[in-house]
Amino acid sequence: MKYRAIIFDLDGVICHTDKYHYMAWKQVADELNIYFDETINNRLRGVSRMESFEIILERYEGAMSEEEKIKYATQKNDVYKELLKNMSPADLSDEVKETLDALRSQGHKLAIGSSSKNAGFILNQLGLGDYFDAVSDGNNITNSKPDPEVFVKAAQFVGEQPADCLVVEDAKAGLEAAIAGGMECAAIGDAKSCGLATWNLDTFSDLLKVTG
Ligand code: B16
Ligand code: MG
Repeated sequence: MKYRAIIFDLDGVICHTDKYHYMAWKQVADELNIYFDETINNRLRGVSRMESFEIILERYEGAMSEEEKIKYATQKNDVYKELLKNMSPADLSDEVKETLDALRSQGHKLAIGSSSKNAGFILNQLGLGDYFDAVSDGNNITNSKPDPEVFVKAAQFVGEQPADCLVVEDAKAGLEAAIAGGMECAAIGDAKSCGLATWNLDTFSDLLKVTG
């Protein structure tokens, strides 16, 4: 078995929360009169909450104190968490669930490596609260992607060496994090175009062709 553990990014790989992030940040941007669209929203993938707000603030004319930044980021998160309540096990595609089950029955350990502080809540909404062997997320890291910390911790949590892990990512920052952590990586979605991944996947189930 080439990879003893597979570490999955959450948003954009296991599920799709971009629209909720967008709706919640859009409310903050509108309140502050900042231009914000879905192209800018794409730059927030895999990036932490506060770093996401800094990207949005690139188009803000005035100055903002750290306290105000935290206030607006908290406001965004409150709206986002309300929207996440709309998620249910129906948001987990059959393809993703069947592929995860197949990987598990092949003997791979399965872990989450997500920048999100809401990862546990999202996994519960999807009915995957107890599914993974380990969850490394925004609550157990100091530095977010492209720093490798979240994936290095995930490997530690499942007791495997980085060289024995495969990371699955939808964001360039996530692929950079995997590589910096000494792990091979598979890209899905937009991340394929940056050419950094060991494998480019057309569909989630293509993982079964590369995991060996
Ligand atoms: P939160 P991932 C990331 O999750 C999202 O892609 C990114 O857009 C978000 O800003 C980040 O989580 C932090 O999320 O505000 O919920 O802590 O792709 O690393 O699973
Ligand atoms: Mg992602």
